[in-house]
Amino acid sequence: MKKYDHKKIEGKWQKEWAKKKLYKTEDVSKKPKFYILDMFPYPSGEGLHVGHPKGYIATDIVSRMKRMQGMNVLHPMGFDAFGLPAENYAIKTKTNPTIAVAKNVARYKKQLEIIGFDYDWSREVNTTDPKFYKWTQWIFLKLLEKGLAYESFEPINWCPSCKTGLANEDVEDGKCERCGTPVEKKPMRQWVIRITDYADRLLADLDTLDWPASIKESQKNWIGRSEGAEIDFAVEAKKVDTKKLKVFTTRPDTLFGVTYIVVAPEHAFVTELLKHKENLKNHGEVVKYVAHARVMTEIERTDAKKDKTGVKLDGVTAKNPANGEDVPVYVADYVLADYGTGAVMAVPAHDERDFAFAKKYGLPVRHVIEPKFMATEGHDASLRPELPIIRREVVCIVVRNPKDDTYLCNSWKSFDMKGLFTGGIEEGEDLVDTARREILEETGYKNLKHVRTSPIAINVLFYQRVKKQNRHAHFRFVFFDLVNDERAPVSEEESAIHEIVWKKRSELKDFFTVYEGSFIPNILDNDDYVHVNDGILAHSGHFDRMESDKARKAITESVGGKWVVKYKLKDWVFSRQRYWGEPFPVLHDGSTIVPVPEKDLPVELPKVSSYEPTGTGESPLAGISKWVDVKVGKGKKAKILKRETNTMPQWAGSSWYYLRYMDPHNAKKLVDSKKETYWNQVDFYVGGAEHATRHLIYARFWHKFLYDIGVVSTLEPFKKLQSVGLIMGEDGRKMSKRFGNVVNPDDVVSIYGADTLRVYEMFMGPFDQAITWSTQSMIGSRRFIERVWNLSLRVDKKATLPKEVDVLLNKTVKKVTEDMEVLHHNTAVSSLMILSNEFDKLTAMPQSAYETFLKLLAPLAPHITEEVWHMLGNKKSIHVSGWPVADETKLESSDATIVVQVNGKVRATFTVTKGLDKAEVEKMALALDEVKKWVGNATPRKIIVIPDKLVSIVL
Ligand code: ANZ
Repeated sequence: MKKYDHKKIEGKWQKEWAKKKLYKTEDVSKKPKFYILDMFPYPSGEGLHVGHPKGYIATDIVSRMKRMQGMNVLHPMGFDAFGLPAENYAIKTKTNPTIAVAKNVARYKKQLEIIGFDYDWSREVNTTDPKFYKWTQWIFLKLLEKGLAYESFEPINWCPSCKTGLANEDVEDGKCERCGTPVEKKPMRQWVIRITDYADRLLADLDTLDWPASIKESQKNWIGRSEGAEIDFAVEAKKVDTKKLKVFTTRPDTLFGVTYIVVAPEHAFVTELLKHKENLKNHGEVVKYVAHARVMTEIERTDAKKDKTGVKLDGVTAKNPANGEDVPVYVADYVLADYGTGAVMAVPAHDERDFAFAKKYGLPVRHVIEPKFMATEGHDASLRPELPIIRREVVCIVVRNPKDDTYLCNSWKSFDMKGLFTGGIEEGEDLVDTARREILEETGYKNLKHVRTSPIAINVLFYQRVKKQNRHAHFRFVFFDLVNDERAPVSEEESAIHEIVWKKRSELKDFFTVYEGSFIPNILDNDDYVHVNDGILAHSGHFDRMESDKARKAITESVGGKWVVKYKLKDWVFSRQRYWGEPFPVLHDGSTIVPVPEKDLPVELPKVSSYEPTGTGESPLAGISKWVDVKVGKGKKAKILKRETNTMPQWAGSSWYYLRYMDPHNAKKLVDSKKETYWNQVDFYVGGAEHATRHLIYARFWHKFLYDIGVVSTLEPFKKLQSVGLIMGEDGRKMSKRFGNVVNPDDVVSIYGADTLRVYEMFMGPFDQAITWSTQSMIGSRRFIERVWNLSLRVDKKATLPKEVDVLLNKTVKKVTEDMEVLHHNTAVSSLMILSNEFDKLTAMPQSAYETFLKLLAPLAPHITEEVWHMLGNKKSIHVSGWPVADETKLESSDATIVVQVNGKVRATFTVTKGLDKAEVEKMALALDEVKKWVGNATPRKIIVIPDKLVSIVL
């Protein structure tokens, strides 16, 4: 028999498959369809390393299995070749990007081809191909037509190193995602796409997707939906036109607790104030602060742990529309200019950031939302719905013994209830006097020093079992220090109810069984407690006693505010001041935008000799007047219009490329509707998790837009998504040229073969986890492949498969089918390894069993399986043969292996039919020669039989 030589096999079959067009995808077919897709790569100059194909191998396996299962599979590949990486490479190597990209694409394709993927290359797309980007431009025209693309002059993110404007999605921790340079804000003309119009749908439809929860969560946070109110505060300052400041708040129920207003340093009001020195007593200080804030990144500014800074706008006051009170106005960098309205009403009692700021600048804190607790168990049982709720004012009394820092607590004698001493307050009664009286009556302690009365109150709702009443206790807290131990006698009646216990500070938390007690540790030393949750209103005029959720709308309405929805998501900054991108299909006629007619698409990117970014905010295209100037009209009416010279971002082509694979050569339409209807959504999409809030949001948005204009029939592009975990270098670091730890797949394929590479990459570990490359472990996969090859020697037409192995074979069919479906390729490989070990133990096996095994392995190792399949006499390709189906009746063995122990030592095993009765099993065990040898003539003292498992003989 021939020796396994991957070099002879792999190239041969790759050519044969291509010649036969084995993987050609039919346009429309009666077969059920399956569309499986990888995020297409941008062809960098460095070529692929072994990490790149990990995802491609995984989808190739599913694609091959589905084809064998009789489906029409679309598993295409293409190139995302516009954009910064390609352009930067071109600049570095001084090659025109057109040439550099063509070269890199050719290199990538070669590298992919030798791994043996089942791509139908006739469907390849390349975003830089004018035939492709004609449709990218067409989509832009449609967006423009629908009012979803607009020009803006707002400051945007600018990367001084890449010399281009960036979208928010391109900025990570305040740095350019591509090069790591801190991003600046720069006002410039740009094209923006109104993705925010789709924010609600992008959020809601996440529920329909079979995507990893973490990716859905990051999209949710990125979209960042908040409902709240916009409320106007009238402002007064000397020389300004601005008469009011609009704030955005999610908590209008706290309006009466506002003690100051904060505006972002970039707020237009600040700019206006600074125009005239006399507006502000501290003009210079404000100018300095604003300049400082501008250079800080958003992350630095919103870091919750960062010390809050700000400056009072000295000379400005704002009027609270709820109570007419004048409050000071501050400028502080913890308020962001581009969220909400860029102005905040500060409520230090109920917002942590405002509290920190108020503490630092000595601003008042006003509590207007009281916590509310509903009893659900214990003595404080749930409210009885049939009874009215009776409200009582109650004082909760905290007495500390300063000598040993212990606290006076109350343990009720007849119930399991532990708390503090409390007392009801009647109308007109003084809180502190009542508290003293209660302590005297219930405990006898006479000498108390009043320390403070907390401004914080809470509400506890419970069912009072003794009085059979629903209670709403409104607790206020009074703090005393014990002066001395002197006590008056306590009435018998009181002593019968209460037991006095002194508890250490550290014991309090676990001691109390009542809400007012559990609350105490929050305010034991001071009143710096910020209640951020909902509750019951207080100190809020006629809204007192209303619940937060009701009060939000009621207060908003009462001050003429507006209920609004805000998103963190910003409109998509869509223009780049770079050469290597799709030209915008628009002309400028002065300030009028003239769309290029559809029939003139594509607007081709001109060939240029200088494509380096200018850094001026203009794209290199602006210098090519031959291209920029476009003559329209004839004769006297003729005039020169100017082309838009910005280009589109790299995200443009990737936002819709998956549709073009369905119909890649259509010159008339982006995609034929029949084909689109047939292929429907991408069934399974695989790629990097880093695209969670970029490509995956943009593509969903464009897809929804294309749905709205009738181009596609589905609401979402990617039904199921799976993220691929990185392959790390052997040194545990990210594979990169920089670290010198890159493994080139070409070398691996040449030395070990593509099949070994494929099996190894899948066997390394769970697909979505990052795993370190190890050439040593890869050799194990190579051995497995060799074993598979050698197994073919055991095929014998006359052989039958032992029952046990037949069961294992069927189990493996089931397991591999299920595993491959969900990319658990690592466990699929290990089941196949186990099965191959069992085959290896046989001296002969039937061809059919071996063929079933080969079919299961074919998606993982397509070359060797095809070779052996043909060696066995098959004429057609294994990859279009039928996928095995497990015989359900054979999934369980009917045999059981019984272990025989003599005096605790295993001496023999034998096989029985499952369920054989105990006496029969015992008889069989004693009849075995190996057992007789140990038992001899002795009569066993005891024989234990565990059915289907064990016979234990004790002599
Ligand atoms: C008053 C208030 C009282 C607030 C309270 C919260 C709690 P989300 O949920 O993230 O949307 N805010 C509004 N605009 C802001 C800006 N440009 N920069 C920084 N903070 C801003 O947050 C909305 C809340 O964040 C708003 O509600 C506002 O503070 C603050 F007890 O208003 B709130």
